Amino acid sequence: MESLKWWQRGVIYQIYPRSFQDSNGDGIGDLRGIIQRLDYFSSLGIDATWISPIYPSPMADFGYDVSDYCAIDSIFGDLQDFDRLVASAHERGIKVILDFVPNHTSSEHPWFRESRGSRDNPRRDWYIWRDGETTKAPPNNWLSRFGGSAWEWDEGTKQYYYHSFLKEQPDLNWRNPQVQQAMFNVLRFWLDRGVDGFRVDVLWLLIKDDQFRDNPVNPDFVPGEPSHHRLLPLYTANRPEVHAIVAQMRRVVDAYPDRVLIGEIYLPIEQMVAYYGDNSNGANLPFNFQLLQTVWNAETIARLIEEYEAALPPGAWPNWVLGNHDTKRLASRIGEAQARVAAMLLLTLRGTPTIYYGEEIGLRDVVITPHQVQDPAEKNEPGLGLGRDPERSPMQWNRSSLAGFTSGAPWLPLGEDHATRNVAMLREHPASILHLYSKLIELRRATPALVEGQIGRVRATKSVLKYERFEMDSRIVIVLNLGHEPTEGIGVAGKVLLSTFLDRYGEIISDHESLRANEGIIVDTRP
Ligand code: TEU
Ligand code: CA
Repeated sequence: MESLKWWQRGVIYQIYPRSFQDSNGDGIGDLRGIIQRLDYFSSLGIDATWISPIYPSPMADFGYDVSDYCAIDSIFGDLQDFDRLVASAHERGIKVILDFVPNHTSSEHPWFRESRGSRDNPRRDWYIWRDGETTKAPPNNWLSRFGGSAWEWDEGTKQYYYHSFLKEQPDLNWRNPQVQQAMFNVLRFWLDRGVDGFRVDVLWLLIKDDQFRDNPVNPDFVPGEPSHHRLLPLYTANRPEVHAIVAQMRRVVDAYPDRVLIGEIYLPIEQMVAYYGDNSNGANLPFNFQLLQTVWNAETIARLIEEYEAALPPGAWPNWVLGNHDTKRLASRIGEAQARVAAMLLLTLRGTPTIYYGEEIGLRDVVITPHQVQDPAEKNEPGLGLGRDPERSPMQWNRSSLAGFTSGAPWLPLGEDHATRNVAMLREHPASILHLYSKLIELRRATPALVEGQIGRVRATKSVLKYERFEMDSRIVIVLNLGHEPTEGIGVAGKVLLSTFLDRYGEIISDHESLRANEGIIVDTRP
């Protein structure tokens, strides 16, 4: 265990800061609120927290449109609050990972204001400006991931600029060495303040084709999908030159001791693992989103675990995640009974687990009425289910009227179940999902085979997923019933270390022991 880095041994917890804890009654979470909740992280056993963007932003995309990379937006607090957060977290042995948003700035960023000021402005080439095919037709067919063309006409300088997302999020030109240096200095600014690492937003989109070739039509497009799926992003994503950028980013981070570089990469496994590089020049952890998108059955999940493990370059460290601020909540995808089984899967697979805030209390998507919609993804393409507000609702801390999240009007509605589904109530129920997460994290921390052990074959038999984690003389078998019916004999003998039902601890089971519906168990098979 000692030979592993903290980001290999530990459990990461993602906070969406607007929704975690409000400390000043404006209905929006903030840094002082996070500081108030650090003891909660300790009680849960969290080792690191990744905080979604907290920088100055017009909030067109709720912070993923940055107007100053080296400051804190006043709704979250200020740099002094941030320094206090880092110090308080470090006192508790909790690492702080920031969200780095290098692909695009806000259109309010001074860099973009200068760039659009004139065609010969020194910062013109910090962004991607092109003449239209005609005065009224964009340069090519590239589409925004939030709907419509990815080209916005600028009347002032009579050219188009490129934006992968909103027109308020103009893409930086990462082929420009001045952009690279400016953004690497942003990393150094936060590293100098003690930040332990970064989750890099849309790492796979940083470089676009320098010939601006049209993207090919997607023959498999199905109406109802996001409109940008009409094209295959061949020339606007995963360009080969991006790996040289990642290598430079890694060099900047590696100049500081014990830091981590995590990449957001939505690509098929074999393309995503390329972002490890040769382990010295890639991201330490290219995010593995396979469990976010998969159908929830034993056979499919067994296959994707083995495919991922087989695709990892030598020495690459795996990671797994079940949810984030862009994805329907786990308990809404598969129900709470299976969400408990999923928690055992997440916390016993090989590699670093990331928990999305609220997963540990079984938070579901909240119902958002049309006039409550905030997310531009929904506003731009309404009715397709692309809105991400449902998975961004305020954390539910206690049974008070606003769940202890705020004393004001919450920026998004609380879940209808907040009077019963909250940290305080679940703490009182010994068999709650919250206690399951705590016990899983505690067991994982105490069991080297679960942290640094190898993983054996992953087998699916009907609804049952089974795999072994082993190291030295320790052999731990995990058996998960992804079905809603009891199983037959599971063929594992040994001592039960944990059941998702939080009973059975210490029970000695024989080969023909069966599992209850929606039950997972962890068994120590050492004789
Ligand atoms: O998301 C990248 C991205 O492409 C997502 O929009 C995702 O594809 C989509 O939401 C479906 O899951 C990152 C951030 O996580 C997201 O919140 C930002 O809106 C986006 O980049 C732009 O910065
Ligand atoms: Ca606040």
